[in-house]
Amino acid sequence: MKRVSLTQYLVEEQRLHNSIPAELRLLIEVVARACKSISHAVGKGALGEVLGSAGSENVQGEVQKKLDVLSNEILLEANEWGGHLAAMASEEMETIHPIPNRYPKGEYMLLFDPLDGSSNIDVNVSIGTIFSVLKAPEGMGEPTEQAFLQPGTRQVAAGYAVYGPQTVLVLTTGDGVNCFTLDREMGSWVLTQRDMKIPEDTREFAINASNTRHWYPPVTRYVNELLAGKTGPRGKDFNMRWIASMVADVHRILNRGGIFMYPADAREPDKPGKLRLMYEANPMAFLIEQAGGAATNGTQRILDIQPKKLHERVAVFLGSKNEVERVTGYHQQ
Ligand code: P6P
Repeated sequence: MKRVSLTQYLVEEQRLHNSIPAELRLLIEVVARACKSISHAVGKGALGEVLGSAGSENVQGEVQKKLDVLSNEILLEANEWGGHLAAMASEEMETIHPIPNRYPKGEYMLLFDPLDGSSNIDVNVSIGTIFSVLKAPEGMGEPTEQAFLQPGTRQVAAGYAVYGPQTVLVLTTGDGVNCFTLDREMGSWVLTQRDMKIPEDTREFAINASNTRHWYPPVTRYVNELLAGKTGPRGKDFNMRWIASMVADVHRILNRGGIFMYPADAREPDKPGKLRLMYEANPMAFLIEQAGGAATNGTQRILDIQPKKLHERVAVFLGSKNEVERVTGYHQQ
């Protein structure tokens, strides 16, 4: 297959669909270059003296790994000077990050989880970067947290990188989902999967089953039916996977179907779940829907949720359309 680079893909998308203005193309290419740098740092492992904890906590109250902090810095520094952004927001930072006054400002706002799946870093299991792009409100002036609180339907682009056996970048700008693989010798992103589509049915589910005793009834009922396999109402056996790295679980689901679940549970009744809406659930929901899947919080389409806080959490059920609709149905009974 003729090799198509990320740049060529973006230029051709702009020429064919007028869907990727030059500033957005620049933003995507800058983020992709930052992901290359993160991949390089992650790949060094113990040889790069980047493993282990940074001795600090993030806004989520989670211990920050050195690579969490490094990945966040790589994304901030890569995106500050280009003139395409008004502000950034990160899982690793409590407040939004305005563009320094010494640089020009642009019309986009970038949100990211710089290194998702941190608990896997030190044991060499796939981790990744998740990002979401919004437009700054017209006439915004100084950027505020409020300006970021837009529903996921307003995203103009979203994507993730997986730092695994291969380094891949999966991207949507609202016209389907495409996957690029990093050619490490050339340092370029090469289009390797065009217009990814999720199978509407599946035999594979992803949930952290150690939380079984904490689940609410709709999830318990749904998972028990999966576990009953061909002896139960589903009439077929199911398999389970849980990598504890959302990017890796979602990438598997995009490729071969499945349903990913991180429900609210009784451990923290006041919290709707563990995952964050703005820079985990929303970008993944955009990608999943663009690939023909579905993504809800159990009762509402994730992309329709009106955010109230930058770091708010949300329950997540996403993947093969028919499975997501089934488990959503149990929540509505
Ligand atoms: P648990 C990683 O910390 C993360 O945010 C997601 O990438 C992942 O799906 C989930 O949390 C894992 O959570 O409770 O199974 O460790």
